[in-house]
Amino acid sequence: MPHTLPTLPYAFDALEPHIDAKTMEIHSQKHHKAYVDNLNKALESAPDVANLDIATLLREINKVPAGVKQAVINNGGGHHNHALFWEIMGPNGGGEPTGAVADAIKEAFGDFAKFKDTVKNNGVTQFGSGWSWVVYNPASGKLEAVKKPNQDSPLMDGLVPVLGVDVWEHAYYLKYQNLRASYLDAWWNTVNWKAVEAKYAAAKAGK
Ligand code: MN3
Repeated sequence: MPHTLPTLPYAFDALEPHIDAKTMEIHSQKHHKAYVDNLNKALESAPDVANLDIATLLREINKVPAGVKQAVINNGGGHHNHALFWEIMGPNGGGEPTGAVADAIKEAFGDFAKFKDTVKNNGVTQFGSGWSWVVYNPASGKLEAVKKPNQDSPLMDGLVPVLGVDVWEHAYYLKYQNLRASYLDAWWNTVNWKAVEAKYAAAKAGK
């Protein structure tokens, strides 16, 4: 059961002007596809874990044989991270969350402005490639903001990602060049808060 590239749930230009169509096309059809293809290639040498779904594979990364573990971290993480990224963005995005996730943000960060500052700062200060994440911590029952290098999935730390923003240069360089902070400011306008709320509800329910 090989892993497959998900279909982007909107057109390449749906996130304009915040994320340009060319970036969306290359990012989803070339970068994400390469992670999926390289994950499947790596798993040819790991038949015992080849049938695990992607989230289970990352949560149970220590079951992956040493010879292919780093390839699974890189490419399995890349696959899961990007699948989430496409889901939690969408046309007519932005604004502020409502409901349970809004309450959880207020509890963990004080208010929405402080929350956004924290996520942006984590993205700006991630040296080199990586992601700024908002995760549900099952141990505390609270949301947390973390930054991670490369494609390292928060699932490997027992944390459940509910929102993440890709700060690899391939995510923004065509439109924003070196201005990562400008990309992060604009990125909030793409967030599909209904999708984030669904991720939060599922994480809290242990799914
Ligand atoms: Mn990327």
